[in-house]
Amino acid sequence: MKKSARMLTFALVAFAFPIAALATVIDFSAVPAGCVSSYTESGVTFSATDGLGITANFGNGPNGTPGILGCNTSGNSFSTIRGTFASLFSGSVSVDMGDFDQDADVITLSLFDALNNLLATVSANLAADFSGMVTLTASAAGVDHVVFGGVGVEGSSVYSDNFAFVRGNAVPEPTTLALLGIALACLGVARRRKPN
Ligand SMILES: [Ca+2]
Ligand SMILES: [Ca+2]
Repeated sequence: MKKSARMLTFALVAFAFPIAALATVIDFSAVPAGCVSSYTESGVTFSATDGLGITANFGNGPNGTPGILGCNTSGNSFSTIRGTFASLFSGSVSVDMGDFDQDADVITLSLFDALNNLLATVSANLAADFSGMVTLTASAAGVDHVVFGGVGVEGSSVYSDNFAFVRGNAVPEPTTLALLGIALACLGVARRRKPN
C-alpha cells in the first residue's frame, strides 16, 4: 500500500472508530426473571408507563433474543415502556421494536424533557403480516426520559430490544465530513511531498 494511502486509511480509522465506540447498547439480556417494577442498566431506568412492571419473560422476539414488554397483568393491555436517564441526555436514541405476524402495530419512540414536553417523536406502521423488528431513531438535547412501544389490537404488544444511545452531536454528518476533509488534506500534502 502506498504511503499516502496508508496515511488516509489511518486518518479515517483513527477518527471514525472513537465515534462508533461511543454508542451504548442495552440488549435486555440481564433483566431478572419474572415481572420487575423497573430495570436499570448503563444509567437508564426502564419501567412501564402503566406502573405494572416490565418483563423479558415472553422469550425471544423476532430477532431471536429476549426483548422487553409490559407485564400484561391487565388482560391484553400491554404497557408502553419508559426509559429515564440518570442525568439529562443530549444526543441520539434508538430502539428496535417489532412483533410476529399477529396484529398490526404502530410503533413510536418519543423523547421528553424534565417537564414532560415532547422534544422529538418518530413512528412507523407494522402491517399485520409483518414479522420482524424495525429500528426507530430520534435525537434531541436535554432529554429526561423517552417512551417507546406500540399501539395495536393487543395494546403495546411489541417486543422492544437493543435500546441504544450516543451522547453528543445529534447530527454527526458535518463532523464526519470535516474529518474526511482533514484526511483528504493529509493525502494531498503527502502527494505533494513525494517526488515522482
Ligand atoms: Ca435482546
Ligand atoms: Ca403486536
